[in-house]
Amino acid sequence: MRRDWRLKVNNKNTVILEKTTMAQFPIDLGAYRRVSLAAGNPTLSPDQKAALKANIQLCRDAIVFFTATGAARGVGGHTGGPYDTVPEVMILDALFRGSNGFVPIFFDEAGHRVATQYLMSVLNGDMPAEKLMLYREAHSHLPGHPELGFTPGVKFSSGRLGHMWPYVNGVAMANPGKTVFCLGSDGSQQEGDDAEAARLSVAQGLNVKLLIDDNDVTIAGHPSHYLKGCSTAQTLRGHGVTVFEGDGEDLDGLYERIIQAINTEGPVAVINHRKMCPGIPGIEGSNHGHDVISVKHAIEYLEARGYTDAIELLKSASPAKQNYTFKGSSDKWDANRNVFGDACVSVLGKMSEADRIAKVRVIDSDLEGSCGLKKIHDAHPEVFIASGIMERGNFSAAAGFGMEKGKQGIFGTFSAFLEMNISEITMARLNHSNVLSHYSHSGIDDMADNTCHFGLNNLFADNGLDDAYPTNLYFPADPNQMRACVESVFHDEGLRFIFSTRSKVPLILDENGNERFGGDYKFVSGKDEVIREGTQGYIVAFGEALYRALDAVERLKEEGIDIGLINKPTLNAIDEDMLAKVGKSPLVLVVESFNRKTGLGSRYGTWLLERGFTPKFAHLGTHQEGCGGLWEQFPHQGLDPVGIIAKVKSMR
Ligand SMILES: Cc1ncc(C[n+]2csc(CCOP(=O)(O)OP(=O)(O)O)c2C)c(N)n1
Repeated sequence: MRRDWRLKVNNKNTVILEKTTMAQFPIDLGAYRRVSLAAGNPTLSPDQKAALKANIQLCRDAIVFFTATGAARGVGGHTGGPYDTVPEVMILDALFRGSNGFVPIFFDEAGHRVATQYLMSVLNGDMPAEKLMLYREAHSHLPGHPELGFTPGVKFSSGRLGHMWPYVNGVAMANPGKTVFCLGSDGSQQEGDDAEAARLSVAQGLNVKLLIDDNDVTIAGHPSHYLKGCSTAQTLRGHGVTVFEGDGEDLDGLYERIIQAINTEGPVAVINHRKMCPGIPGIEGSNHGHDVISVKHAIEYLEARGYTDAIELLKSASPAKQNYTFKGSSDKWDANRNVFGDACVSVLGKMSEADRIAKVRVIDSDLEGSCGLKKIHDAHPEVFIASGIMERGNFSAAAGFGMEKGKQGIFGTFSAFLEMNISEITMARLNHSNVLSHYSHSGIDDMADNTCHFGLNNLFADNGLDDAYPTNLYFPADPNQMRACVESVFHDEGLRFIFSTRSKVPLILDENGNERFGGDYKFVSGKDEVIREGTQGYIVAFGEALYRALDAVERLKEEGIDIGLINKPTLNAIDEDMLAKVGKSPLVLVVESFNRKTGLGSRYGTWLLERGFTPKFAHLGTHQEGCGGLWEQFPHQGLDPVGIIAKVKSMR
């Protein structure tokens, strides 16, 4: 047993410090063998090979176990990627020990393989092994992607695919005479940035060695199915990169190729073919191996390996639950990211098949299951294109399809990656394109993936001039409003961006307990909506901040503080009547989970002042790095009802 302190959120949604006793890590990482290898020798001795094999097995067992605790605790995670690349990491660790001719960092393009970084941090003595059992938990400092300066022993930040190789090129320039490794994947290699990085590394003869796990698996399926004709090896050869291909599970061959790469001048890609999750029954070769392993599969695996204590720990773990009742909304919750897909299916169902084929194209970037596009894929495969992890090119393709009047391109991905699309959005606007975009995973809610996956800068999508072709940004507050919004704007012209969260949201209720956006509610683009009247001021909110603000408003009213609530589902349109109503009240507080620097609050104050309104004004938004975990992100940023109530009181 080990005594420790940890931060927890109690049922009043307040962060508290709690003393805990943690079970011992049930796999003996003390058995890890400190192997040292020299690049001068292309073959492994029998001893070296046996030690590496033992390390590979030990580390794969540990990864299966501690990532599965994420499944058991309901915070998700990724098992297959880090499990796959263990042989490469073991060889690198031994090479780093054997010479100082390397930059000794396991740079990884696929940040979801963060389990590798946490495990190596423990093996290097930077963290106790027990910490691994808090993988992705709120306040544990073990978020879903590596964050420099946040977790002991973690030496870089990663998480957006295709962003690391270009960066590592610069690391190589800054470290002349050293070899820099970058772990890659067939998924991250689909990003356009990697093509640019390849050209630069070849032109400059950079000493970058890529170790690419080519397991033919990404989230939505198999690249060999959805990107027919694409070969990672051929692509890199085309750029002039030296390529050594082989079986990633053949240890001698893998070692030989890595040594060959070190001893070859300039950029080299060592491409390692293997099935996803080799040796894990039930998920080997499947794209389900990309996500966190299920507790059931982990137990089967650990049983075969004789780890009874680990199994007991997995069985005793349970998901943390949010025990807070939000006033003013119903106990029915749904995921708006899926409702978007259902709502599109309903609109498409009213068109003839010939019309759909002529007028609509939906382009996915490997996230169809996460951002609701799969609903359209299943119902109308005739208009669906399953594409690769290529958000920039895919957005532009959707925009090109929607260039002609009457045609619509539909695009979807996470809001974090909207930051990658800004330039393409500008060109789509200048080409008068019609694109309906769904950026899910907005804000911070339920984001164990943490800061690199926060969708904070969504208002960047409205980056045109005042007289530009129409651009509208929508963030429906609940499933009823999402359906009504899609129904209303689907056939509109211009660029339309609809946002939703990873988390579910409850149905918003009116004062009488009826569904506020149910019945014959019609969504009107550009119109703000009164959710509660108030005589002492207003909170302005939208999306998943609305039900939290509603709870705060209800509780403030109970205390005799009569604050009203306005929903602003069209984020970038000024509703003059509502602005005047709000502006004439004594107090205005904008509450949102977008970036405090770039969100609605950063514009709303200007709009008020320009019209001569001077209420007391404040603005709550995301302002600091995340804390991992799920709903805990809200109290962490002071955006939960407790934070909102305190802010209103401080303004009076
Ligand atoms: C820029 C960007 N787009 C999309 C994602 C979401 N995403 C995370 S992992 C992944 C698939 C990755 O496939 P691969 O890198 O081959 O990893 P493996 O399935 O082998 O674990 C996707 C699409 C992301 N993290 N970054």
